[in-house]
Amino acid sequence: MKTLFLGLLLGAFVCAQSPAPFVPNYDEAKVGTYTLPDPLTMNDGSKVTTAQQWRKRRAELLQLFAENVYGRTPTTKSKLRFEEKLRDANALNGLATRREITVHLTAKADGPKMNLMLYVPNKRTGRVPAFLAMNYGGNHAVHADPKITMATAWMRDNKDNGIVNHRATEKSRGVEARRWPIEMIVQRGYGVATFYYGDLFPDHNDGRPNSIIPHLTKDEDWNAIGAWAWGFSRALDYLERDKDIDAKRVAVMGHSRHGKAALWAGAQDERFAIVISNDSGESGAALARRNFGETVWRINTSFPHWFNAKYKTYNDRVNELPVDQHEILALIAPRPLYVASAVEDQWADPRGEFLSALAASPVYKLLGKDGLSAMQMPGIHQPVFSTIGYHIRAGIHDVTNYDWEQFLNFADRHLRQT
Ligand code: GTR
Repeated sequence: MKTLFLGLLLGAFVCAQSPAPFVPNYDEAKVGTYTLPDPLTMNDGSKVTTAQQWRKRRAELLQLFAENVYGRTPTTKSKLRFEEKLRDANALNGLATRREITVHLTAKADGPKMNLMLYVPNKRTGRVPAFLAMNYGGNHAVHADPKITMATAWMRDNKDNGIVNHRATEKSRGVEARRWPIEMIVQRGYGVATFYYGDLFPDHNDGRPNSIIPHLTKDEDWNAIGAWAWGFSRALDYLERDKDIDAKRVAVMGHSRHGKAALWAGAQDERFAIVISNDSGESGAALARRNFGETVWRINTSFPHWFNAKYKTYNDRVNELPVDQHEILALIAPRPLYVASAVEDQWADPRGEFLSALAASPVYKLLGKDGLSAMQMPGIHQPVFSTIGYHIRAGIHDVTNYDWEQFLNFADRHLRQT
């Protein structure tokens, strides 16, 4: 009895010192029961049955996501200024012209800026469609080309990848190239635009003062995912001005945390022609109400700077969220949307991503599109190319050539010039 008492006492002490480690659920039988909110029911309970009514519901959903998950995007229209810094007409052994453009994000000369890198295929007859994606390690990380200007912004230390004292060194050139088959994309006739996400918000808990946020709003509610999503739209502002790019055919693509930002960007900004989520998982494409892999509690605890304060109040009552992630997918409708999962990326809940895409379909159907045509989760490497596309591939949390091939096939099908 005494030992039991002592044991309990010790247990309580240990608990008070360090919270119990998070044990993710990977058992389909323990996912729990849930009822998804209906994207086609207005806040007042009335049903959405026409495309006109959907416009109103769309506005409601955007507001619900802003208030409960991602934070409110400032409405201040900042005056952007674009400055072409570098042009290499012979990039990729002559396949492409590579340019570097400084995007000044406010009117101030010494204000915040993002560095956009753009590849345009040299073999082209007119304006080209393009993929827009953020990078994790600076523009110089996506290709080993020594002419690419090295990023100078804060980065998470990583000796193996050449990041020392939070700055990139020469060793970091091309470290991300594996995830960026730029030659293949260019050869398929697409441009590629990219920027370092840390230009908008350095990805750490105390990143806010050095982010773009204080330059745009005093609202405490806006956070990193929102800032990254905003960056996507500013890059598109530039692409709209570029004579080589057809800005009406730009696909925004994001992997993992960037996938969450790409979805929020695509939901808000209807200029994006296609939205692609790669392994975006929790608070991205995956349903929040499914207890599988990462949870709302876990993401808010590990990354308190990603979402807004209200989202944290749902940590332990996820069923009370007024939205779920199928509704962020529905906000892309009727535009083509692609959701990609990887079978070993159980943390991101591939089934939850598939079910979410399926649950967005009724909105696509209301708007005269087919939504996701597969009713059952397809097998590995069996991509589905309906207006909502989906695949699950073998392997881990990553972006592979297989993923890009499907994105290109999907874009070919949905962006083909008429
Ligand atoms: C993980 C996080 C995921 C995903 C991932 C990434 O640590 O739990 O939600 O965003 O990082 O961005 O690579």
